[in-house]
Amino acid sequence: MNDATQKRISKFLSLVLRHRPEAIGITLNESGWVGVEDLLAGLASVHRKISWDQLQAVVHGNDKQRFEFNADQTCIRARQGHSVQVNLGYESSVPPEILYHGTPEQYVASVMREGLKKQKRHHVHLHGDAALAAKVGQRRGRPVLLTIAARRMADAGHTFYLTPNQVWLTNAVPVQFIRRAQGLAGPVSFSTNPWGE
Ligand code: HQG
Repeated sequence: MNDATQKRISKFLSLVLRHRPEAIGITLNESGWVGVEDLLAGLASVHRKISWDQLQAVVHGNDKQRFEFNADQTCIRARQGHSVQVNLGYESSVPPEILYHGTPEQYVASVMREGLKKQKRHHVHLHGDAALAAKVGQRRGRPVLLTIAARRMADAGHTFYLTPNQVWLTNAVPVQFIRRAQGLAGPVSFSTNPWGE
């Protein structure tokens, strides 16, 4: 399977395992899991048949490790990013001093006014890696990197969860914990396109 095929399958799996399971006639349980057999049958029913081996390849070869199997590999789920109601059951974790969030330039004024909101998803997504956060912001426009005083937030009572693929989740980030990062987000540094996309 080439990279383009893998990406196409990954995007469709994200759609059905995070947002629209009904599109292929499957139901997620309360923790976001669905039987692998049900998933494969659902995919086949909408003419997107894939094999068990292809599913394995997409899950294990996924650039952001978005999906996981349960221990006996009979069930699968997305690790984060849902808009459907699920309880992923992650334990809360103490975040590092600083986390990052990348947002497109056109949202910055609103973010600096209202703080970071989870919008359609269950959580605000934050990253420990600045380059990765900037790449997230780059999906919808010119990215601006925001630094989040995560440890101070935790000290102030905000809860954080760390997914197995290293995405930090929290409910909202109030304005006082957000700073626009210096140096990484201006046009000069972006002309060299350090994130290569
Ligand atoms: C923005 C992808 C205006 C926020 C990525 C973001 C990530 C505000 C957008 C994961 C705002 C929501 C999540 C406010 C937040 N005013 N805009 N007050 N508060 N926003 O897609 O973080 O590839 O729900 O900055 O890699 O972009 O799908 O969140 O731009 O890890 O696995 O509202 O999705 O992962 O967009 O992306 P999203 P996100 P996958």
